[in-house]
Amino acid sequence: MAETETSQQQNGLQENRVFPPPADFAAQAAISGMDAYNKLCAEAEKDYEGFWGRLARETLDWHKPFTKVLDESNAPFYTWFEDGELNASYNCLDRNLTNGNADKVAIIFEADDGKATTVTYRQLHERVCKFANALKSRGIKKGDRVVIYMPMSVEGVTAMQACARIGATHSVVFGGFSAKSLQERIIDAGAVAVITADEQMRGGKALPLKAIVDEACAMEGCDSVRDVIIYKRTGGNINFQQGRDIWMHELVDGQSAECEPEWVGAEHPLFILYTSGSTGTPKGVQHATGGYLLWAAQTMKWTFDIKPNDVFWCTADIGWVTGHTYITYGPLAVGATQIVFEGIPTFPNAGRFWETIAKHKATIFYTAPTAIRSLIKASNADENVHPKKFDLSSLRLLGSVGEPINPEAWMWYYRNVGNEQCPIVDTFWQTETGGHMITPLPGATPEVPGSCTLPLPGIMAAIVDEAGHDVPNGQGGILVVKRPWPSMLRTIWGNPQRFKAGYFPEELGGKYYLAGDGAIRNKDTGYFTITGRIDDVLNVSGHRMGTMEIESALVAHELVAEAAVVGKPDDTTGEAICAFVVLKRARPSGDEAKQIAQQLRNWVAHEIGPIAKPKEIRFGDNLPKTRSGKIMRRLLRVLAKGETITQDVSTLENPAILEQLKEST
Ligand code: 6R9
Repeated sequence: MAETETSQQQNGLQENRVFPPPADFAAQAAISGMDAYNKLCAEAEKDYEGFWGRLARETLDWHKPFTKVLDESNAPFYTWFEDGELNASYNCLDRNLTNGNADKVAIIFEADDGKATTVTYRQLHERVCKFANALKSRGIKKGDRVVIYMPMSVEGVTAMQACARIGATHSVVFGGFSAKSLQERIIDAGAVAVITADEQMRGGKALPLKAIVDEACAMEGCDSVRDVIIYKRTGGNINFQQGRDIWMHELVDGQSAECEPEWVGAEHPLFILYTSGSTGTPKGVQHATGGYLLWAAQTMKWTFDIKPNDVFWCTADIGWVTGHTYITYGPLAVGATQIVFEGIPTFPNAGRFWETIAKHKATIFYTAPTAIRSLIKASNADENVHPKKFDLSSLRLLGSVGEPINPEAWMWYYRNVGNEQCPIVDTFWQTETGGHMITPLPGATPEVPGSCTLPLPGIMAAIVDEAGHDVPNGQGGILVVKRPWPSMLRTIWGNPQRFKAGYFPEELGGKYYLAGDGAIRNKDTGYFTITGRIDDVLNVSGHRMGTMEIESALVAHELVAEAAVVGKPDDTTGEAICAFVVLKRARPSGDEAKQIAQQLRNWVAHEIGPIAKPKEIRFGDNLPKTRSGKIMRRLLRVLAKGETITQDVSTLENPAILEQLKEST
């Protein structure tokens, strides 16, 4: 971990530019000024349950009020608002029919080809009700798991909301994942149905989805799937399996536009979302309905300062947690108008984001550093796609998520997209945390580029050493959260032991939530800077990838004997995947090495998905190992960066191998 962290730490520590909130922003903000922030923190400190109980009552509509806020008796299996009953879809849709929002635009759908359509809250409610009735007509019911493998679309959001409406637990699988990844998730979740589309459009190209579902379902173990429901996106050719496959429009046709929501207990699993860990297969992060929805809505108000006239745009995909919380649930729960974007940032050209902001007069824009960095490059190469060429004056707030934002990218975003008028919220959070954890408040926190600043009120984030003791500011350590919070994951689906051991390790006392990231607090301000993962998880373009997953995919190839995967800093993607591979045959060189490397890259894309393709593959006769046989990844990281090894290599069994692995293919 050390190397990337040091440079990022230094960035965070050396950074002394401070950007206080613009006065006019602060004047109208939900949390205005640091006193207001401190007051909320003090309220949480003083009466933790009272604080969360108040927010839950104010922010959500409960069918049956809760009488108890937090139950810690079975820690770390905490429960929140347990005897309360609610429905997430009711909170996102029905309440907007009676509060004056019925004819307000809920979603502006910006298609890949630039066509835009709008859906009001009334229309969305109707679509969700019809689809919910359609699901019921197929015998899908409360507690069933439904896998959603769909493109960015109103139908994707509708499918998620419809599941929530009938109490079915959805598990969205990102449309870039392979058949094998989809199969693993279907099996682990025990899904009774898969909702998909014929194809998805990306950058003018039609890519298959249904064909991948077919491939996944034909593999072993997917017998639980009774229905495959298909949204017709492109009209492209698909195979149709009678009895199992059904078109979404046919299923919805004739259904009633009313559907009484299924009232569920606050702890009812709203969704499972698979994410990468340091070991083994992806884990199904399970979220509860009440606590999760509370934080989705609350952070829309606090972090994004959402107002009735805002046009909110989160560029994430619904296949990731950011798309769950800040597309499907948060914006709708607060009655906002949002843009749902099907396309990619570089089609038809790299001005697409800026053009779309101007076209729909977006006021809040939330994206990932990797997108910003690639658009910096593109606008350096072609001034026509530079943000300054577009009218971005509607913007009032910018956000960043998914990975550390380097101060240079932050400054560019601030100057060129925000015109030095918009605060930037650098939001640190995770699939497991459900919503924002450490982030500036745009009307309160003076911002420092590269720092996610301070925890939200009620979030007891801290930095500790390996024994769980607090470390002083200025000294790096392990990021933990000392108290449970409502939107935290409840367990790993089907694997409570992994949840307990992985997130509440005994070494830290068994009570602290272990985020898996390193962090450091500034000596003077106490501001947090995230220094990167402390486990074997890589962050490539804001996507979490386990090194073990990629290694397993590589060794599953017939040519590969052994593989070790490490991250390497990358100007655009943050980290890039670098694989060290030992083949079962002699070490290849020259063109042959290039050709095998390409073969292995395609193999990984086929096994996991294109996002897991190693950028670089190096071949060796062996890997650097200790005498006890442990691969020394630390050394591989140095080699991947092209640096000279200065560490002690005396414990290495085979030091000569290092020379060989220096060369890239
Ligand atoms: C929301 C999301 C979580 C991991 C997390 C950390 C990294 C996310 C960050 C950030 C620095 C930020 N991360 N936001 N690092 N600054 N503002 O991205 O969830 O896909 O689960 O990834 O991403 O390493 O642990 P997820």
